[in-house]
Amino acid sequence: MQHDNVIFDLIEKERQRQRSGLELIASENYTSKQVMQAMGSVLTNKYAEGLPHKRYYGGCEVVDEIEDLAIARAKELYGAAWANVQPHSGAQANAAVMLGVLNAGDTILGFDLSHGGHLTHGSAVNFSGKLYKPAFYGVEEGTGTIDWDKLRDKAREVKPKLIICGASAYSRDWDYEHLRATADEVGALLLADISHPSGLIARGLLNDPLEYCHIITTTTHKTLRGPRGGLIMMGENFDNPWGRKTPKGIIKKMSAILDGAVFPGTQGGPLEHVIGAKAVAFGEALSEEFLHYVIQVQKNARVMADAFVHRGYKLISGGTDNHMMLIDLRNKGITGKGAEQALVKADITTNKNMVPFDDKSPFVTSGIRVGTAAITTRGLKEDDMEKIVGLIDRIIQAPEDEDNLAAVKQEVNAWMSQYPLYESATRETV
Ligand code: DSN
Repeated sequence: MQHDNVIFDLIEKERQRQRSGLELIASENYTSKQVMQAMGSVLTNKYAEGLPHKRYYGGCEVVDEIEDLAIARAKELYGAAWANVQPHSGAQANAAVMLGVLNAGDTILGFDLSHGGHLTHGSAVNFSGKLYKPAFYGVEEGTGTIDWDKLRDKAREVKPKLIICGASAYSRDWDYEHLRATADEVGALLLADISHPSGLIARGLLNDPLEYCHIITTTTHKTLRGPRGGLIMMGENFDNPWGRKTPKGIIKKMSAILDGAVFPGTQGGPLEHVIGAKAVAFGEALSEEFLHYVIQVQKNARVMADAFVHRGYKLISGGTDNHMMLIDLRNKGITGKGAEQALVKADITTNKNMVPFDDKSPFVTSGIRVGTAAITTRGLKEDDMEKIVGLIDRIIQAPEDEDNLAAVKQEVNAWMSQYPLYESATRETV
């Protein structure tokens, strides 16, 4: 078969883009080579509908071993009682949970998308807002943080069957204990979608949702630094939300419901090549090296947040506990879209983002979201954060000055060439 140089030349172009720029998108990271090797392996050829040792296809002995290992490592990493590693993404994981525990038309209470929530937490344009009846909590205008008592009042008012905590753009930690008390009071299940801070939670740097939440979903490719994919877990403490008494075997019963909601409920064949890569990533995340990595991610974010504040930028909530920050650019006379576009010309990648109480549309926005997961993998440390903020500030001050954009780009490219990444070319010689 002829080698597809059209596609491989484009992959090579993307490799060069990733190597030469400053990657600040809070949901992105650089996986290890072995994670990518597992994804690009013969495992992609195998159909394995069902669960390990209970498949609908023959020849699954090897993928059973791989999926067993992925599950065991996920459980060890998070201290979970049960895990399903098959969701293709975080959105799929959330869809499966909702299918498993809700009926169409049930009320769900999630974090408002325009305040930092996620599409799958009840947005009107998503299945979660179409199939279920969404209600939302948000942040306070003054503090930029969630008021847990107000959230409880909202739950008392709307009586949800499911409360969803977790966000795409919230830089503070979550009070899972308070949320669980609220869920218990109103008879709701509590789902934590920890996709963003997943790696920091895994290594104990933030509050542990498994202690209090009934169900946990996460992606595996953000701070966890694995392949693109999803994961569902339950902790040891799952009890019956519809009554205080914990019936025997509830984990088993709920896990059967959730397993069935993934397959055949919402998915067909699992992606065993991605599950293999998840197993590799979970193994990496259990290492001492990963612990140092996530500690550095958090340190870098704090230093970066301080540097932005020092230069007069308005951070929602004033700072960060995790790996990201949301910046309101309205006092800088530039929109989120304008900033994203100008920064990318200098090979600094961020994403425009709505800020709470935004007066602009999601296509324009008043803010940008910035995260430290990828640049920390690259090897950057606290001292480098001030330099990054300085470069961003130079662009925000003069976003249309082409000479300035070119000068910053040159500086970024020269700087990043000192931090090796994916050294070998992807194009096969023909
Ligand atoms: N798109 C992801 C993010 O950037 O946060 C969430 O799904």
